Amino acid sequence: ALTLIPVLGDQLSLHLSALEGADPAASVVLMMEVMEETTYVAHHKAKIAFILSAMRHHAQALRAAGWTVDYVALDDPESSGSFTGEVARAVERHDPARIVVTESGEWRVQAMLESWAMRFALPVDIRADTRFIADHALFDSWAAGKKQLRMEYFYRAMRRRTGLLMDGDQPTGGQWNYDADNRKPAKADLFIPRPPRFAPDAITRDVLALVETRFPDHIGRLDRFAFATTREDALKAQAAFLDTALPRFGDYQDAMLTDEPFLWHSLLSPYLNIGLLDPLDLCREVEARYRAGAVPLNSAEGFIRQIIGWREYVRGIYWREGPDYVTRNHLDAHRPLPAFYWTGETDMHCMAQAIDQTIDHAYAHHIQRLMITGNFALLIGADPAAVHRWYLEVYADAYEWVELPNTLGMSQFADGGVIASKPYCAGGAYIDRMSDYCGSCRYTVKARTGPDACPFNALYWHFLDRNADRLRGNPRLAMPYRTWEKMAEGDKQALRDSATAFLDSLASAP
Ligand code: FAD
Ligand code: DLZ
Ligand code: SF4
Repeated sequence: ALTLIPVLGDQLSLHLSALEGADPAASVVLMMEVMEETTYVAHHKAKIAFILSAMRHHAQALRAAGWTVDYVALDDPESSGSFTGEVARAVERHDPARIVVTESGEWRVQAMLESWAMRFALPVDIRADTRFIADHALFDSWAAGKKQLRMEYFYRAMRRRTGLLMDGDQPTGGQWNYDADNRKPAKADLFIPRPPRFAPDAITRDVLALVETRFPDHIGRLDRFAFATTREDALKAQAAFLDTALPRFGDYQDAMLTDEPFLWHSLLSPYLNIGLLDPLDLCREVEARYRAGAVPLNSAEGFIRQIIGWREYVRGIYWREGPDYVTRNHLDAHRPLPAFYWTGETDMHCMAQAIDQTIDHAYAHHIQRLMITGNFALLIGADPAAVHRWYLEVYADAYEWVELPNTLGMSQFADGGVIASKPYCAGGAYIDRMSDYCGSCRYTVKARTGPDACPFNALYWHFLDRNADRLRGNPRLAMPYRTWEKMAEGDKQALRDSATAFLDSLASAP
């Protein structure tokens, strides 16, 4: 009896749980390029091209490993355009006795998987996604009974579970977290490593042409496309990161420099998230570099924390909070995102830098996402659902399980503090400290009010002022609120007026 094994576009690993124990001679792997997935948000062109090309390459890898792959291309005239429609057609073609599939990364798609057993009157085995370190039961048992789900404590549990950077039951070096050594601003004259670029092969070139004709209105450009689209090349990207950028990853994790979109970041999230790279293998390599003396502890620990800490933690939160997490709006924010989020056309140099590189590369590093575009959206009171859709659209690594908690929770505080203990709000001084953006901005970062003042400054106080009912009691915001309350009424009003004038100018954007 035949087994049908649908493999989704972010499940491109030969060790996928759905393939485990299956007999290649009695199985058909089904891969589907479908319009519903390419358009549930208007994904960046490079994101679509990356996924479709990686899918086509993965189909080859599966076949080379002995699997039979039934591959439905995007322009197949018979295509129904959806996962469920394509599984229905495959059930007709192959008459399987059962379906085996790995759980999806999104509530929307998980509901489809769960509908298949009834719809097709077949047994459907939905398996846990073993590419993650913590399964749902583990996360839930960690979370059970806790008043606050802080990443740091979850991370320590993951260190113990994996044994990464552990000496016996103690953290290597005596501390769990070396962030105090990180967060240094960078200078433009430092040697900055260049991430490898992968020239498009024939498969990728076909996909690039397809995407350009099918999705001309989506954000982004394709002429800079340089992603790895095979596991082999993704491993090369991983090795290049370990050799060149990892040693200073920790130091400059939060730094930002003009026209340096990548700095010491790994650019590995797209590969981790679709299965071309394995997170635990990567962390073991990082630890090995530290043990070999090639990488300082603050970098190795900081990097491993992002993967086994943050990445696993936000996934746990996503599934634990449920499908209505996306509707949360703790700060009751409703402003549409300004049009320049899609064009980069703004005089705010920091925003233009973050958005332009997003258009060019479908990439911005963490501190740009959190403290530039995210912070700005938070301060202007943008609708968190709209902010969420933007991040899901524009980044090559964006899947709802990881994007939503980061955006709606961490960045917009729309979950009221499930993830973050305070909103990540900041004025221009923070951006000036961590970047060289302000020097070439038409606004004056040190000015607080008036048409030439950095908009982040007045917006920051306006944000605190208008959310005082909800945020005044937060101990981590006690200092800024005291500063605000001590300000002369005239100064407060000038800040309010400046912010309002700026917000009104946004409303009139096309
Ligand atoms: P590096 O700086 O090299 O970090 C190493 C790895 O750690 C990343 O590849 C990633 O796998 C992991 N990581 C780091 N921070 C986080 C985090 N906060 N949550 C989960 N994993 C993390 N990451 C995504 O993978 N997809 C998203 O859609 C996404 N959306 C985000 C939205 C917002 C508003 C914010 C603030 C962050 C978001 N992140 C997202 C987290 C982080 O910004 C990216 O993982 C990171 O920028 C990817 O670039 P990199 O591979 O060069 O990361
Ligand atoms: C994001 C995406 C896109 C753009 N296209 C496809 C596709 O054509 N076929 C496919 O199998 N998967 C695609 N994906 C990834 C899915 O949307 C992803 O599996 C779900 O978001 C669940 O995480
Ligand atoms: Fe951004 Fe303000 Fe600095 Fe300009 S002055 S780059 S708007 S923080």
